[in-house]
Amino acid sequence: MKCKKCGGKASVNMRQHKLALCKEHYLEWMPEQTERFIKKYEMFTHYEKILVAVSGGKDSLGLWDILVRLGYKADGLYLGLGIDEGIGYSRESHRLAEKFANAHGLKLHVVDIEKEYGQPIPVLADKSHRGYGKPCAVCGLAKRHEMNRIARDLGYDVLATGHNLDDEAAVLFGNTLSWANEFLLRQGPVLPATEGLARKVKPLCRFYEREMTAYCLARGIEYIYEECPFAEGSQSIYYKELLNKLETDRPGAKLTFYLRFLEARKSGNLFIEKNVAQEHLHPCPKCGQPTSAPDLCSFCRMIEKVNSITAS
Ligand code: Q46
Ligand code: ZN
Ligand code: ZN
Repeated sequence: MKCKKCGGKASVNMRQHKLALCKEHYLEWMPEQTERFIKKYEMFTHYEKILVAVSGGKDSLGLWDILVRLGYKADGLYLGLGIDEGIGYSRESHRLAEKFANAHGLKLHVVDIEKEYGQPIPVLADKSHRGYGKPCAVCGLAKRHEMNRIARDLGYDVLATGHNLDDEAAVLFGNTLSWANEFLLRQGPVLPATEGLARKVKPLCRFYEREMTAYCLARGIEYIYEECPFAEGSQSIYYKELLNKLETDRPGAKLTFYLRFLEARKSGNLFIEKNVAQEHLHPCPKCGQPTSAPDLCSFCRMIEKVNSITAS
């Protein structure tokens, strides 16, 4: 496989884009694409202050790295959730977030949930009896609350998260299965600011998870490989597996699923019943069925064509 730009040996092959690139050109391509999406979806400008939610994983660190390389004013926010589960998950992810920030001379705000609210996430979840034995509901709630609080208190214009295409397609899939229209109407690369809440953006929403992995490896970014131990067996992981099976047979299916959704949502017609342009229909002169074709309907035209060929 050869790099499409220089003809050298390709190190990343993206079947979904029919594009293979060498390491050097891949490292140019990622920020270029990100910049294109930032502009296309009007996420933010170079004059705005960005707060990146950093978890120590490949997506958020990769995002921070890309934004800084593009010259954006982006600080990080790490939330200490107090999750240990025998692998010191929070401690290790915090270490890697700090390491990245120090190596690049970047500002990282750290909020420790236990210091701030008296208990780590698993205990808060236990004591509040929310979320059926899993801390994720409380964790999600706390993360949203704290990200919004820090963004507002410290005067950031935008909050950027590292959600990638796999994340977004899985959420979309889940919301579609249950036709959660309220959620569907809000899902997208940008959630505009509302009273007291900063704008939220997802600059990586069109990148596959494996593209982010490849980026971090190529950039030498050290990130936490382990998922949060509580993620195991979650619905979103199950949906990701299903979508990956689909993607294996039909490269690009995930991206198409997400992009077509964005188009439908943007057109404003996602949940509006449309009268399929009734006014343009007239009965076919031959069979009488309604058609929008100027003369015969498509079926009668097809039969006529076949007949004329067979007759000649
Ligand atoms: S919600 Fe649940 Fe995540 Fe919080 S407890 Fe871990 S898995 S980190 S995205
Ligand atoms: Zn190349
Ligand atoms: Zn409140």
